[in-house]
This record gives sequence, C-alpha cells and structure tokens, in this order.
Amino acid sequence: MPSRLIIARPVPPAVLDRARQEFDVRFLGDDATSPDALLAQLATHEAEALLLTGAVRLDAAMIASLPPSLRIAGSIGVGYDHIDVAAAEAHGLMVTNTPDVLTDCTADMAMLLLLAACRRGYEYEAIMRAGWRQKFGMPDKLGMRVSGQTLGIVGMGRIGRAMAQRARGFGMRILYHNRHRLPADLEAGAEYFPTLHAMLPQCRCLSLHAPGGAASENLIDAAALALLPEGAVLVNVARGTLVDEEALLAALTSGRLFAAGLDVFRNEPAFDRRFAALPNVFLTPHMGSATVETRDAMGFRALDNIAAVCAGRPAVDPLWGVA
Ligand code: 8YV
Repeated sequence: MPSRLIIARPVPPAVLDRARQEFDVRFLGDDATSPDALLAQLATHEAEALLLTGAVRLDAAMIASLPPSLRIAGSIGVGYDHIDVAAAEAHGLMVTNTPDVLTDCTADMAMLLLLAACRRGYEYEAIMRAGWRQKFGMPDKLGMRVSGQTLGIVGMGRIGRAMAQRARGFGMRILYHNRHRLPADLEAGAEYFPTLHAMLPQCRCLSLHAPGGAASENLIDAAALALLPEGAVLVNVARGTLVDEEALLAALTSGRLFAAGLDVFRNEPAFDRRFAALPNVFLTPHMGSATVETRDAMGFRALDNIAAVCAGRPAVDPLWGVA
C-alpha cells in the first residue's frame, strides 16, 4: 500500500508525476492554503506525509492540531523559518528541508543582483524599454565597478560559500562573518570576522546569506548600514527579516548606499512598494532557486525525505535529532 501524501502547494509537473507514482497523493494545489482547510485535508486523507513549501506555516498551534497519522512534513526549500522545529520534535513529527540542490542557483541569483545593482541594471533596462534615442556622455549614468571590490558575506554556509566562489571569479576580496570560523579549505582565502560590525566598514559590497529567524532579525539595521563605507551596495537573497527595511529605504534614498539588489522582503508578496519607486534598487520576487532544474531537484529531494521516513528509514535531511 503506498503511503498517503498531501501536497499542499503547486509543484513542478515532474515532481507531481513522481509523487503520484510512489504515493497515494491528494494534491491541493492552490485550493487549501488556510490552516483549517489543510488540517481537514490531512485528517480526511489520513495522511502520513505532507509536502509543503515556505508558504505553509507550521507553527506550534498548527503542529499541535495535526492528525496522529502524520509522520513527516517535507518542506521544499533550505530555509525553515516557517517551521517551529522544537514544537515538531516535541510532537514527534519529522520535519525536513532540501539543502545542497539549490545552492548554485541561489548564489547565481545573488551574483546577478550584485552585478545589476552595481551596474544600474534597472535604470539601463528602463531606458531601453522607453526607446533610447540619446547617447550618454562619458560622465553620465555611471555604475560602480564590481571587479576587484571587497565583498562581505554574512552567513558562510553553502550558499554564502558558493557566492564567494563566484565573487573570486570577479577578482573580489572576500570577507565573511559567521557564527563559527570555517576550516581553511572551506574558507578558501576568505577573511573571517567574529563580529559583523567589525567587518562592515571594509565592505563596499555586502551579501546576506544567513538563515531567517529570531537570531538574525534586523541584523542589518540603521547602525549596521551606517558602518558600511559611503556608496556601498547591499544584496539580499536570504530572508527579508534580516533587514530593517525602514533603515534600508532611508540609506538608499539619501544616497548613503549606492544601490541594493533584493530578492526577499519582510512581507511577501505584499512587499514595501517604496522600494519599487527607487531607481537604485534591482528587485526580483523571491526567485533565487527558481530554475527548472533546481525546482525539480528540490521537489525530488523532499520526496526522498518523505519516502525514507514512510519506509521506516532515517530522513535524508532531518531538522531535528541530529548532533
Ligand atoms: C524557496 C527559499 O523558493 O529555499 C529557500 O529557503 O527561500 C526558496 O528557495 C522557498 O522556500 C519555497 O518553498
């Protein structure tokens, strides 16, 4: 008998196909996003597994209300700030994420944002689409050089390191702040700063790769932004909660920051539209992992986790129960 699985959100066709081959699937698509509707579906399907995305919040109240049949919630995505992992552990519910498979594409997006922000990507695009008819003079509309610049990386996990690897290709000097210093082979020449504030004055470019959650809330606030050199550029592909958006808007408006490249926001999708009114911001709608290859791989990785737990094996990417 195949295990019973609820798929709470739309997934790529290849992921849905595989899920249907291996499990007794009830696919909710766009229909049942309210917590009560999802709970009802889980109960009536007597689901053993739930496939979810960051759009589905598993807080302590939700976890306490889950039907006893449920053994695993496999989340598609590496970040898990939408899941109360301690509550899941107390409840005996395995929760998993999908690391590794999205590392490269998310770092590619960070590099895209860095390049576009430094080189006025939004403004140049807008000029062309408005029907460019007048050449610019030598001193007009100049960007900021990327090659050879100093890049600070906040959070030197898999994605932060992949960003460093790309930036090295641009001849950048790499600094990083992380809870722990990395071994030399993972540092790959990057310079470690135990405190964020000690690193910031040297970072003409700053890229955020730390997880969301209480520990990183407003890490980049007015005080942190004030420590960056004049004309710095900020990139965020991690979580909007890392940044005090009022302070960022002020720094971008005053020109203290040269530009920002933002893929994530405090409120998604209802992001603060004042960002969209600024010419020195390059914006994308939380699409760091959004390629055909990576979204398939993320879905498959979540199914690998679900298949393992349903078969009584350990999860591939458990979020609790590991040392
Ligand atoms: C996903 C992400 O698009 O992996 C993450 O943490 O933010 C994105 O890659 C999102 O989580 C979808 O569930």
